[in-house]
Amino acid sequence: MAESTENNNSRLILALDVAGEVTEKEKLVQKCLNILSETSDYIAAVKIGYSLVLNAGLGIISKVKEVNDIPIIADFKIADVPHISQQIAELAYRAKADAVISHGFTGRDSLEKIIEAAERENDSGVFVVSNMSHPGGEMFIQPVSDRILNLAREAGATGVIGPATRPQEVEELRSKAGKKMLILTPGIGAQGGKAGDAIRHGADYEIVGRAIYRSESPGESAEMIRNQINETLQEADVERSFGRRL
Ligand code: 3DU
Repeated sequence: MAESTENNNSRLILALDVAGEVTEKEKLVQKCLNILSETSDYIAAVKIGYSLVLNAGLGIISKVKEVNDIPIIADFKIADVPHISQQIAELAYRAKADAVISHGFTGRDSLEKIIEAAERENDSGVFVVSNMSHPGGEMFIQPVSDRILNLAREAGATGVIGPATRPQEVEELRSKAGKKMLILTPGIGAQGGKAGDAIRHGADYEIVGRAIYRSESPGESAEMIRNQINETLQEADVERSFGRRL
């Protein structure tokens, strides 16, 4: 991700959640590839989640990699007992994902098994959901966000997921996470967050889905959002190290 961040001058991660847009598998795969060919110059990575994989199959990850060598984050929000969590991570890495997203509330043993798999599979990435951007995120996960962050740090995760919809909480996350961990923040656009706000408050990357793939021109939207994030970085004169550990 450090390389794509630098090459594309981008702190934007595209959430390719297009499974709800097209149901027929072949058309869906084609739609993904079209969106990627329009946006790939403006993004640092692409995030592929459950809905796409459940429709297009796990092979969509390797397909995307084959067509466009962009970093891929498999957002499976892994939340199971240790050996199953590990299997899910292994399957994602072997399909050519560069990183996975896991929940942290399942505890140390589950997370450690995922990190063990990541180290074995080319020292891949592990991001831990330490908070969630939707209003319901305040109900259960937000009150234990600090504890999940501590677990992620102690276990050696690459970074955490924070809420772009609540920039103040991103700032708190950064102050507790230190400089080494990456913070990725979804919640921009359709969920109400403004491009650049989370970065200003300490995030490293902003994750955007609908505001790009549902727009008339995904390429133009991605370029615009990337530029907005970069303007914020310049205005705020904040320094973000490139990619840190991925
Ligand atoms: O709201 P958008 O369409 O920009 O998509 C946001 C993406 O980020 C989507 O893939 C969702 O699964 C993911 N995400 C959150 O929205 C909120 C979280 O707390 C964690 C992940």
